[in-house]
Formats: sequence, C-alpha cells, structure tokens
Amino acid sequence: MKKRYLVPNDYMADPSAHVWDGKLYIYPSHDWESGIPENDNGDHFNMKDYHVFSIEGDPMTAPVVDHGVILDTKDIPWHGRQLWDCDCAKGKDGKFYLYFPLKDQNDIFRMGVAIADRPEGPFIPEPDPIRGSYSIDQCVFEDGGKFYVYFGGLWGGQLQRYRDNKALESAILPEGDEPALCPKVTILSDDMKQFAQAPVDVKILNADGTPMKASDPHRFFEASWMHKYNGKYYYSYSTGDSHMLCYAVGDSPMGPFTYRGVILTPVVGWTTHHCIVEYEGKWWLFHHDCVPSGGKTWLRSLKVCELKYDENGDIVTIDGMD
Ligand code: FUB
Repeated sequence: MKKRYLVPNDYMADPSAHVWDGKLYIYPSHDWESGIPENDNGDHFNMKDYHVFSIEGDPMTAPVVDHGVILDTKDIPWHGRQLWDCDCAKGKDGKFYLYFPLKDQNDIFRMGVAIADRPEGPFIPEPDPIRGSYSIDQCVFEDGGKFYVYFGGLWGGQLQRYRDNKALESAILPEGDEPALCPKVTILSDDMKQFAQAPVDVKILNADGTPMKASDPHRFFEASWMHKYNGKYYYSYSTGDSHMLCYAVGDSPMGPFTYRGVILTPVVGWTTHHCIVEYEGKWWLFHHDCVPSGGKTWLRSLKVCELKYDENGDIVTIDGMD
C-alpha cells in the first residue's frame, strides 16, 4: 500500500482530518524533543502548540499547506502541560471549535475548547476546561444535527483513574477475564462549550455479544475516531500496548459496537493514532509512525494512505510496516 509522509520537516502525530470548503484540514499533535526518557505515563511527550495543515487535491501528491500555530499552551489560562490529541468541529453557527486535552496545574487531563471563525484559526481558548471532562483523545462527530464527543485513554491518558465519571482514590486497570475499560461518549450542548449530558461507556462487544476482555490484544486503549460508511457507524481506536488500530461497527453513534477487525498492523514506534475520512470519492487513513526519527517514540511523523472496504463493508487491513 502506497503511503506518504505529509510534513517531512517537523514531527506531527495524532491526526484529526475534516473536509471543509472542498479542502482537507488536518489537526495533529506537535511533537517536540523533551529530553525525558520514555515511560508509561507519557512524560516524554512535550507538545506545547498546535498547527493546522490543509490539502486541496490528491492527498498522495497535492501540496500540504502549513497554516502555522493556531493555539499555544501559554495562551490557555488553566494550563499545566502537554497538549495531546485534538479534534475540530464546525458548529451550526459556522464557527470552528477545537477540542483538546491538556493537563491542568495539578497534572490532571481536562478537555478544553477554543473557538475560531475559520478552520485555520487563530483559535481563542475558553477561560476554563469543560465541566465534568477528564482523560484524553477527543473525537467530535456530527450526526443528525447532534455533536457526539468520544474520549478516553489508558495509562498516561488517566482513564483508569475514573469510574462512572468520578475520580477514584487510586487507579484501577481491569485484568485478565474482567471486561476491558470502555472509552466514553457524550453529546455537546447547543453552544458547543459543555457536555449536555454525563458521558457513558462506548460498549465494544465480541461477535457473541459479550464485552471484550481486558486481556484481549484488540481491546480499546486510546485514540477514538468515528466515521459513517453505508449507514453504519464505524468506531475505531488504538490498542496501545499491542500497537494496532482496530474497529467495531454499530447502528447508532452511541453504540454498542461489535468488533470487526484490524485496520493497521503495528508501525515503527509505540503509539499509532489515526483518523479516517472520505475525500474526493476515496477513503483515507491518516496516522503516524516513527521511521523518520529513527524510532524515537516521542518524535512521530504524519502519514496518509488510501483505505479500502471489501464487499461486506469490512476494512481491508493495512500493513503498518509498508
Ligand atoms: O500524542 C500523545 C498521545 O499519544 C495521544 O493523545 C495518544 O493517542 C497517543 O498517540
């Protein structure tokens, strides 16, 4: 499968892509050297700003335009550190809403929102994080006039510190035959600035209807993405420490979703993180790997390749080493 590195002169990861006004807009995380050795808490990630990129034409060949810095940590009033994976949505008012996870001054991930008149910003952050928000990796998906927000991530993403939307005294990660931790979904308020209801589990089931187990290498870890294909809802995610991108399919954006397969086999690097978008009659997978940095897991590079479905609507697995 042919792939293309999109930003060869810098390190970008965790892409979220959308089509607005005939162009693809890509919102990635921006990796910087941190000097901190890799650990399971993700302290080696040192993201302090976001850029947005646009492409008009074939994503494999068309020029990639860097619109520069659209939001900087220092401009976010409640900031601590680490701007992880973000996503952007166009509201019914025509404004653009950038949702991002950032650690507050107590090193707790919260979700912020910043607003712009145009997809390329500049984005002005709201003064406070969204009430009741926690963990990482927001994906915003519009369907039937509602905006759904998926989020959550294990280990450094802090999801194991919560149950039923409340902080635990100490983190608990399910093990073995226990059901895996689920990502979360909620709906945005009409003004796009708060959750309209309490987040609930995104249920990922095995083909026999049982919940996926914590020991299953295909279980959810982080990097939620949602897209719709032939009237079905495709929820996709990263399996983290087993290094795959997988997906599950359902009949409603709220789930439940039944596990369907592997989108991408492991890449060079620890994380991979993706989005799937239709543009000019083809489907595209954007993701990252660490080939250009020589395998440094905190310096990741943005890639794109075409994604295909078979006649049953199953995604054809892509080789992460290609
Ligand atoms: O980029 C930091 C974190 O690494 C993201 O939020 C995760 O999905 C993983 O890619």
